[in-house]
Amino acid sequence: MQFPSDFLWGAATAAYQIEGSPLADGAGASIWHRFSHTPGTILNGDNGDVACDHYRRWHEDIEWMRRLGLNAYRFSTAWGRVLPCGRGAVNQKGLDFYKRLVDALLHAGITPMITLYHWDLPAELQDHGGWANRDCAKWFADYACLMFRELGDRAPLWATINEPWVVMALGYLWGQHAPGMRDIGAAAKAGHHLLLGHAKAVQAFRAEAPPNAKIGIVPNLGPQQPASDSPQDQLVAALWHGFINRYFLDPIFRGEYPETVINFIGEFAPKAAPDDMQIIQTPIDFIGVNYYTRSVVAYDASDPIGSRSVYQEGKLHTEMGWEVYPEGLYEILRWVHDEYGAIPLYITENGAAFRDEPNAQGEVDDPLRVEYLKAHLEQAHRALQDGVPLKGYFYWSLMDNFEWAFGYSKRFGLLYVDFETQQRTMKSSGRWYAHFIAQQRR
Ligand code: IFM
Repeated sequence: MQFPSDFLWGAATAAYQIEGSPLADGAGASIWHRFSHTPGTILNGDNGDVACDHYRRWHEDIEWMRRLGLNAYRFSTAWGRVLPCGRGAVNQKGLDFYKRLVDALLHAGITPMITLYHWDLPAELQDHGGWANRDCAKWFADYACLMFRELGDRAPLWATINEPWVVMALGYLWGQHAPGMRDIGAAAKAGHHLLLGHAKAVQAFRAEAPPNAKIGIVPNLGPQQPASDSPQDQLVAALWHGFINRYFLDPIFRGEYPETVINFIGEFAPKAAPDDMQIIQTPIDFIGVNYYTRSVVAYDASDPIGSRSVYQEGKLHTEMGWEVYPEGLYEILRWVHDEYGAIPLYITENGAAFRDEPNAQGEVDDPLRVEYLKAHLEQAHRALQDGVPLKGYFYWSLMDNFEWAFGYSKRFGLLYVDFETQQRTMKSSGRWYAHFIAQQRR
């Protein structure tokens, strides 16, 4: 398996999941700070107050990246560290944190990929409706513009929104994530405003960033397969495919929402203002694909949305309950490429949570993750060989961290984190990845 010499080998994280110190140095609270401090929302009552203490240990964490041999690192900036109220006054100390981080990464030979929104909306903006308010698109674009001005000269790769589908569905429709809403109308509006905010940010990027810098969006994607070839199962699979895979990419590349989904949600379908769909089609430079698993779905009349997910007996599942299905990475990369054209792709997230524990010697052996990595890299390579313009791979995650509603119970990292002492230990998967990268870069 030989990847191109300029391929990016990275790992990914997100601000609220690793930084800790959410209110330090003048930062404003985010919706995740508020949500995780609301009793009953997070497993074991966990929250991101300390997380991996990366806000104070970032220097050490860059050393770990160096030991892994990474040449890229994807992280997100916390909007509320930079703009405590989400708009208006800038918090210089928050901005400086990210400037120092980017400079130190560059110094270590690690290319930063900055995600502007990985779910931690400033809480004050939620008091004005959050993403369900159309103004949020402008607030986001203003924040993005500030970041481009401040960091655009040194950060070559930018992503606007991480997993807009998760923001819309888990945040506004089903409520397991902040802001914890269960309102289909608000969800449809939020989805539309996320797209609008994304596009307005891309327009600001074209005005502010150097011409060689690149910007894209990062949807979560995965094959949605029918459990049988019955017409009903085929129908629900097509509906899920439209909802998960097409819902944000069709508007960007075709200027329209997938018809199947729009028909299904009927009166709640997003109402686009006259120029919206044109703005949303503002060209981007790459698509970041977050891939974890596939879904196999069957028609189920007893379910409120008429379908259920079918557990794949005999297959390996991660601690998240997700089937390990490496072929799905190839399938989804091919699908994106065939569907949306020759735009460069990055695998911006791919990883697995397993039950990792240090042994008596303090070592963490995680053979299942090694297999996971190997199998997914094989599929990435297969896609490259078949003509998919794949530019990089970012494992999720650099280190064990705060897995949202599951708190600290799910470990995805290449580095094991002891959350009592904050000691990091490289797992055998980390060593395997380091060795693999070293071979590639020889
Ligand atoms: O931890 C998350 C990340 O924040 C977004 N993508 C999926 C990961 C695993 O659930």
